[in-house]
Amino acid sequence: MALIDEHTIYASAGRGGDGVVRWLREKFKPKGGPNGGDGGNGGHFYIEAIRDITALRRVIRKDTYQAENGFPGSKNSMHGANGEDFTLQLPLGSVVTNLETGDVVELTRDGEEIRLLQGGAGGFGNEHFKSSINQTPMEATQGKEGEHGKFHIELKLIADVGLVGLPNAGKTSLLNALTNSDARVADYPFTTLDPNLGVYHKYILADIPGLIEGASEGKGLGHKFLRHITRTSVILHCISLERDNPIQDYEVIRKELSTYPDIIEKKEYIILTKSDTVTKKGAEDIQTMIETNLNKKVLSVVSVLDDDAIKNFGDTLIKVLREEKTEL
Ligand SMILES: Nc1nc2c(ncn2[C@@H]2O[C@H](COP(=O)(O)OP(=O)(O)OP(=O)(O)O)[C@@H](O)[C@H]2O)c(=O)[nH]1
Ligand SMILES: [Mg+2]
Repeated sequence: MALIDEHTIYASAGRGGDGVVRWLREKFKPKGGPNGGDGGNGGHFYIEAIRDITALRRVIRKDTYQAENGFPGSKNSMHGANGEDFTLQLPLGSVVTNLETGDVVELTRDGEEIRLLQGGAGGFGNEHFKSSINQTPMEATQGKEGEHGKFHIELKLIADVGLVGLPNAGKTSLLNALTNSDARVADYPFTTLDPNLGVYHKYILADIPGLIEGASEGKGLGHKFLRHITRTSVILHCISLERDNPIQDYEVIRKELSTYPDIIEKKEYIILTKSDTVTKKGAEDIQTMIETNLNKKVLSVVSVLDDDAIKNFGDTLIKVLREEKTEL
């Protein structure tokens, strides 16, 4: 099922309950003192981060969400009840933008709760206005409107590593070999339609769909899913050793990455995949050619059919990530 990673909602906090005009009824008196109670406050509107990347699937069922209104005051100085708060659960990594003000809030920690909108205050009942010079106030005020607005919710997965490359480069196979992921792999392009996540030691790896030339203009699957690697600390650029022109493959992907904010500056490591499809000498030659032409080191040469190579790759990756974290 497709990963839902954006949605727009209209959200409102509760309106405050109205204050009321009421009078104490006493025997033999036409009108006693004022005893109209205050209204309750409107409920606040919260968002909460949960560890479920599919949570937006539930959220898109509705476009409007609101916290409960406060209840009006009543006689005998009774305060109206406060409206219930409302909490919208969103996947960890959600970025919520107020489309009217441009304000942005991000849910970056599991369980984090943020008050997005404040409920309106309850109005005052006439008892509130009683004073030495006014024993019979006729006044009560209405509850205040709750804050409200239109919000765009966008999910940006929080991962440590992003796997990028052309379709069929072996990205998902690598993710599966290294982590608990069991994502679909096949010998045709665009097998991966939505990002896959896996955990290697304590690091989260994100495998995203293949990119092709022109992806930024909508070719292939487009490039919108690149949002999911905007927060990773490193990018693993997978290039298949089966391919005729690995340098060109590299450049095509870099060009597409450069059209997405924040990604091109990330630390990138080249991984040569499918080493079993060439001779050892063949792999070394390609590695040297890439390193001289691009002036970049290849981090690993791997094949998912070679357990030792995968183990080495995993160890190297951990080393890189540890260094990366201490640099931060
Ligand atoms: N011989 C060999 N085949 C591999 C290796 N890694 C992946 N493959 C095969 O290459 C094909 C593509 O693998 P995927 O992991 O689906 O590639 P991908 O980069 O995720 O492709 P998209 O999701 O389409 O972008 C599959 O048929 C895999 O079985 C490898 O190390 N050696
Ligand atoms: Mg894939």
